[in-house]
Amino acid sequence: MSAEGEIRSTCPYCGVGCGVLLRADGRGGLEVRGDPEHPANYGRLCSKGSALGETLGLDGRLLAPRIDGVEAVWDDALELVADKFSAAIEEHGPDSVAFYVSGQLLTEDYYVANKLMKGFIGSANIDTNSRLCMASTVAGHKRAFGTDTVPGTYEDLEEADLVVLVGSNLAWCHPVLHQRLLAARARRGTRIVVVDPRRTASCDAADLHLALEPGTDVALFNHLLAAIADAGLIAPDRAGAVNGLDEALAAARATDVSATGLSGEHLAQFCAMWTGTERVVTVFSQGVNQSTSGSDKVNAILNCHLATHRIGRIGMGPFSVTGQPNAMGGREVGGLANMLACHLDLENADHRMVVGSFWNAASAIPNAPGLKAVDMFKAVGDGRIKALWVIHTNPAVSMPDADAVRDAIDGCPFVVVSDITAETDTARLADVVLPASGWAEKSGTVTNTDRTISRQRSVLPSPGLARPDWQILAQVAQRMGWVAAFDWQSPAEIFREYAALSAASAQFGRDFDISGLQGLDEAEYDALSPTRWPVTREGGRERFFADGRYYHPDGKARMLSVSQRGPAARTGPKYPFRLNTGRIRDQWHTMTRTARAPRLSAHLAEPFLDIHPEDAAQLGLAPAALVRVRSPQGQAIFRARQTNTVARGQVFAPIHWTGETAPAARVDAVIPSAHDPISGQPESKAAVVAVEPFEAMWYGFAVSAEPLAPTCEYWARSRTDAGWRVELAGLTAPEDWEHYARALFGLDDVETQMVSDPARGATRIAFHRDGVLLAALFLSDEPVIAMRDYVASLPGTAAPAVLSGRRPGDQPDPGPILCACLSVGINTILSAIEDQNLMSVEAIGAALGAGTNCGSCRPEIAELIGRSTRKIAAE
Ligand SMILES: Nc1nc2c(c(=O)[nH]1)N[C@H]1C(S)=C(S)[C@@H](COP(=O)(O)OP(=O)(O)OC[C@H]3O[C@@H](n4cnc5c(=O)[nH]c(N)nc54)[C@H](O)[C@@H]3O)O[C@H]1N2
Ligand SMILES: Nc1nc2c(c(=O)[nH]1)N[C@H]1C(S)=C(S)[C@@H](COP(=O)(O)OP(=O)(O)OC[C@H]3O[C@@H](n4cnc5c(=O)[nH]c(N)nc54)[C@H](O)[C@@H]3O)O[C@H]1N2
Ligand code: SF4
Ligand SMILES: [Mo]
Repeated sequence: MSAEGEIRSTCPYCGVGCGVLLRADGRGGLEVRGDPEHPANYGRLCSKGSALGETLGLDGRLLAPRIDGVEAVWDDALELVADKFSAAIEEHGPDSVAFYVSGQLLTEDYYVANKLMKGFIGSANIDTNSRLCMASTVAGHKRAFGTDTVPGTYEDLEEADLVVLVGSNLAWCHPVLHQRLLAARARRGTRIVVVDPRRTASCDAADLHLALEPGTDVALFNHLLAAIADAGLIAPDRAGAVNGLDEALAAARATDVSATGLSGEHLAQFCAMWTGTERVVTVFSQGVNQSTSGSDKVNAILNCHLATHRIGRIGMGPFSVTGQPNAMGGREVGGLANMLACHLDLENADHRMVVGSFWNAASAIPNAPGLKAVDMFKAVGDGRIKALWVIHTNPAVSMPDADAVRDAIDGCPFVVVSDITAETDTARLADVVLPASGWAEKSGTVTNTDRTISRQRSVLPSPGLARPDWQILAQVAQRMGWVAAFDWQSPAEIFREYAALSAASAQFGRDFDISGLQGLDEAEYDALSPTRWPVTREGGRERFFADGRYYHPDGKARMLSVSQRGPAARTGPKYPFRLNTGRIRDQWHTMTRTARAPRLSAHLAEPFLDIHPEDAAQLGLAPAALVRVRSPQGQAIFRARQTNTVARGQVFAPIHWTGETAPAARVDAVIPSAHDPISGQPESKAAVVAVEPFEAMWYGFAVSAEPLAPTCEYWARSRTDAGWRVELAGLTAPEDWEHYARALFGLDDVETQMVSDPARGATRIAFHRDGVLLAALFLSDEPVIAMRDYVASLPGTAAPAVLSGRRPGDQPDPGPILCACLSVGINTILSAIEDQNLMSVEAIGAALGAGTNCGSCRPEIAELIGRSTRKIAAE
């Protein structure tokens, strides 16, 4: 139940789409708790969702439009955007302009952007960061089903007896769904298999981890398809029910499974589990999609489910878990360059005609796809695009070959960025920056991974001059001359129009139909409870495909003949390592929101490169060394973490750090723009790189009450409750460290304390004012040793002994925070294990609270317990 004053909304992060209950705290912030009635989470939230209230402060927020870096009024900014776009279209044609948008936009925003570009500007040059995310799944679904349907539901995960996670780190990336899976496993003994070259947190609960060679999923699933046939599991009616069975099976039999590098024993175990269990759900995500063979990987998985008719039935089916909160909504409104609204096809003249006449379109809807993300930024780079509008995404960080993308945006004649954050790597390159209303301020709908449409409701006023994205788009469209077509007063009105379009397109019998919602009035829209589509005038429908009906013209599904192709880039003497990339538990993408919450930065405060200890030894890496990673595209610097979670020859780095937080550690600077020929999705997880020690002359660790932006070759900063903490390293040392430190912190005229140990190249400097610590800098010619979490807590306190870098003997050091929800450190947990002999995750939870909220740190707690047991046993 929601209490008085609480408003229901939806979490703005991952595609699980958890319901939240929000209450304004009267100080501009929000109290947030999980909505016990939302069907995605039934009250649960992960660490990111729980910390939402801490990310809403206004410092760093974009509050007014800016033209060439100078604050402007809306009229001038909108007029300029409309003029520049109109002028480019007039002079160079509609294909000289482009929109690059986001799977985090609300459906209503997305609908407006798509209508403007495809129906009025008359170009299909609108693409989205979903190209980097879901495009291979969309392509695979369309090839197999004739439309982009996600047949699975969250309940299927709970009703399955075997769940296979392929290229999905569900424990960190869809934590609430993972918790639902683990709860089901506790009830019914669900078995879990993880297919991932890397050992992840998701493996901790798995019965089997298949650490296949990167990019060999097609070989694995083709091998499985052959095993399915050998086990006699292909129902006799299948040949009539699906097309392409014989060809797909022949291609599967021709595949050499040795490419996977998996042992015969593991392969046999996997095939036996799959063939021996009817209720199988195969969950897949970016390890599948982000590949030059991404679409084929998807179809190799779908083939196995189609061959066995384990699809759309309870507890069975392929299940693409979507990343962004509205990746699904974006696909539904046709936000990709090769799609039309309501799952209709751009290439189909009848589809174009119905949509065009419904919109009363000013231009003919283009009959061919527009530029997909990689090609779009190439066209920006070579001058074909004269005006670009980037909305709700940060491509200068997240696109492959990011330095080239950054330079392309910088060189484009006219760039507009709509964002909520004043300084992002992309916004910094724009001619016009437009302030958007943020999550808690705007209203609309999103569709989550299992097709459930949920309302996002506004609880806070928009700060400064910020406006909702749909409104900014509509106001530009109206200034371009299309007044009536973009004349909405509310998001509800846009939603009604969209639902009515789905009614008009229902004649084509596509899967996507929300015509039952076209009559919602403002109050009903406002009250809309989570609703799974389709919603026709006759009612809903829970499942697709169990009846054997698909969306190809003949009503049948297609199995595809797919063959194994490795990643585009090959390792060799110059680039001997395979670089894999992905997410960490507590940060979201380019960190513009999550990095504002100190507790979310406490888990992993610095960009890192995971490398196998034997590779590290061969490279001569000292503990905590910095490494330089080079590829043909560019380079980056990371802190090396030696771990056998990665295989020899493979390294892994997170995607989150940017020019704002660690400018040398933007991982996409080293990722090539090679992409899947069918989906256009880049191969973000399989670059080839060289790794070498970064020969720093000095290392530093700084804490400060105020933000600071150093200028040395490597730095990485994160927020703490007391201010900021920063890691630094440089290739040349300044002559005067005190002078350097003053400049770094911008401090003059303050009390200075300094100690030096020239023998070890160590210097420590602290600045106080009126007995309160403002900032401190620890320097060394080796990586700095200090109790970082403790020192980082000191700014703003008297901190008399800060220069020791150690907590005074009488106070225990909690160590790095493991449980972000309840701020419990590793050392606190370790002492509880050792001193109180608490040997289960539940016992730790009861004693310390750790792991009892979102549960995503439970695997790590279990690992700490496991290690202690081993230690005790070894003694
Ligand atoms: N904490 C957090 N959660 C998030 C996000 C976030 O930024 N932070 N982002 C959201 C978004 S937009 C997305 S798209 C999802 C992504 O969710 P996931 O896809 O689960 O996350 P990733 O970490 O990108 O990649 C998943 C795994 O693919 C593996 N992998 C790499 N190459 C291969 C391969 O060739 N084959 C196989 N089988 N696996 C491979 C990687 O080792 C990695 O563990 O997460 C969503 N949730
Ligand atoms: N190497 C590598 N690269 C990857 C990936 C990978 O796994 N490996 N993953 C890819 C994937 S799956 C994804 S989804 C992308 C994500 O990459 P991006 O989409 O580039 O990252 P975000 O940080 O989510 O960018 C969202 C931006 O929108 C702003 N914003 C927040 N709220 C609003 C709002 O309401 N309105 C507006 N207008 N702006 C707002 C934020 O401040 C931020 O600047 O990264 C991709 N890049
Ligand atoms: S799992 Fe976490 S990030 Fe994803 S929607 Fe739920 S609370 Fe938000
Ligand atoms: Mo994504």
